[in-house]
Amino acid sequence: MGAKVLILITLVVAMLGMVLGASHTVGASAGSWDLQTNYTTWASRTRFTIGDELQFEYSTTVHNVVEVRKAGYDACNSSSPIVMFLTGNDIVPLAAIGTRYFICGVPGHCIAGMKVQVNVKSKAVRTIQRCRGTGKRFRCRYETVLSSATVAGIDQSARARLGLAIVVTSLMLFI
Ligand SMILES: *[C@@H]1O[C@H](CO)[C@@H](O)[C@H](O)[C@H]1NC(C)=O
Ligand SMILES: *[C@@H]1O[C@H](CO)[C@@H](O)[C@H](O)[C@H]1NC(C)=O
Ligand SMILES: [Cu+2]
Repeated sequence: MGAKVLILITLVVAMLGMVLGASHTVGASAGSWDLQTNYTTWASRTRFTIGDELQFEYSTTVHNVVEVRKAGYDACNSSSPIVMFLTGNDIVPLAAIGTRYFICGVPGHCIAGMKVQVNVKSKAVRTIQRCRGTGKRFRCRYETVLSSATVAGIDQSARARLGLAIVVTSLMLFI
């Protein structure tokens, strides 16, 4: 009984983590949004998935954040921004699959390396456990969600299944 409850609690926590998403402080842990950090290296060490968010932390007297398109990113040209962030503690939700481009709009900073591109992926390659039955007689089934998903619709269906799995697991905890 104890082991079963423990397994279920672990599952619920894992599933909640998948649904809620992660927050990534840009440049952390060694740096932040500054002129020293190598953001190519930083981004390559992080996996960005739908539902995550970026957090830009910096001094507003020195920097800002401009979201641009690829051309603006490549040329370090912020004259056609998608969005400008200026608070020094900017939260940017990553709500869709695709590549997002951010540069510092202060002259010279992007050229000096203050630019980051983030490739947002689907949650994918996860195994979901679904159980049926009551008490000691219940059966569990494992379901693996597609990995090479490039369509937002797949993530939606994965979420729907997750929601169902959470409901089932919660019910079992109360039995
Ligand atoms: C930046 O891009 C705009 C078009 O979006 C262009 O008119 C301008 O000349 C560019 N600036 C530089 C310095 O290349
Ligand atoms: C970041 O690091 C990579 C690999 O270490 C290197 O190839 C790249 O030139 C660096 N980028 C900058 C802007 O220094
Ligand atoms: Cu800057």
